[in-house]
Amino acid sequence: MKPFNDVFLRACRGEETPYVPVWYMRQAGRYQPEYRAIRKKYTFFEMSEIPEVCAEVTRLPVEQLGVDAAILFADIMTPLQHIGIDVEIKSGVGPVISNPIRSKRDVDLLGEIEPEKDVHTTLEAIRLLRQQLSVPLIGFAGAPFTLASYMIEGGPSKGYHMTKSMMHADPKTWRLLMEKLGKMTIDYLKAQVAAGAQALQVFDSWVGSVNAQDYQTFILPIMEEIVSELKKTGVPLIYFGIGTGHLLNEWNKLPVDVIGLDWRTSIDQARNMGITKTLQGNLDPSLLLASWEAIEKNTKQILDQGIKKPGYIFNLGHGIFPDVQVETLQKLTAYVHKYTQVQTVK
Ligand code: 1CP
Repeated sequence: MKPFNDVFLRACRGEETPYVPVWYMRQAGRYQPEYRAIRKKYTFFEMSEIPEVCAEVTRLPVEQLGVDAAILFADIMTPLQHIGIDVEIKSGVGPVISNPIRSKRDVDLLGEIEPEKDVHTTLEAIRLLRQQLSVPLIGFAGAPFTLASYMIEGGPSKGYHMTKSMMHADPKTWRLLMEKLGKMTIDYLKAQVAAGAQALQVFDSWVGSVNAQDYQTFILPIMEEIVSELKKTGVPLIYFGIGTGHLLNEWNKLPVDVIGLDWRTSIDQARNMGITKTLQGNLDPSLLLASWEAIEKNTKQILDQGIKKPGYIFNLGHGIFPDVQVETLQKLTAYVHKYTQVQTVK
């Protein structure tokens, strides 16, 4: 096996690195012909329940693209099935829930997760991967607001209207829901670290839909609890969301190590706002469907900002689309490594 590559972990901790590490959100998935072939045989959750298949899909992008970290193949919905949510992943749609949460009674009925029993196949995949990988393995979970948005709306949403109206109309029920999801997230992620995850990313993809005041009132308390509990595990924590420029000052106060940016806020802008964490991001994933010249120009602009100081990880601003070519990602990974290696040589 190759020697262990810890460049990503060092960047998470804000240390100097010989080059800028790269990984891609949604690197294990639908743009890979190998993934599509496996997926034809199983439903999403059937795939997730076979540790060898999860491990194979997790390893594929590391082997094909040369990225500096692996992200576990699972979904943010994975633990919800075990607390009483009937969820299915529909191809081309995403998570669809047949028993959405609409009342206090629905929230009262939600159970707790027992990771070693309920998600033992996911934990087994982590254990397998730790024997197979020579790059760090990122474990992950959805954050309470983002999970609640699927649970309340019943599936993907554009405006999150029912979610935000429950937050304001029934703050007590909302708080209870946040507390239950917060506990589930802590238990699930602690179990991932115990099984071998070497970093954790908390996906709060849709939290940018609330304003800063509502974030402080309805979401920050549970995020503080989650992050301070997870901090005790000792592995680096990454917090990511889409369109969260207006929340970054709040995020900077949380004891996370890394903040993931989408393409709307540049690395320079975030640093000029006083964000002191390692930054991760943030090429607009749409560019992966444009010409190489456009990809290179935009990537170079991002890297020139990123390399101004230690504590930077290259990624996309959101997940890879299914129609992106594997070759484009191979070329991009090699470009980031080569360009930043030259630039950081003293
Ligand atoms: O490489 C990886 O990232 C693989 C593991 C992974 C991760 C980290 C998957 C597999 N899903 C996720 C996170 C996830 N899932 C998020 C947070 C990241 C983001 O914002 O994209 C979210 C919001 C989901 C919910 C979800 N699951 C969606 C999005 C729906 C929407 O609202 O737009 C979709 C399409 C899924 C299904 C899914 N999850 C993962 C894969 C490979 C797929 C496609 C499944 C298929 O084959 O049909």
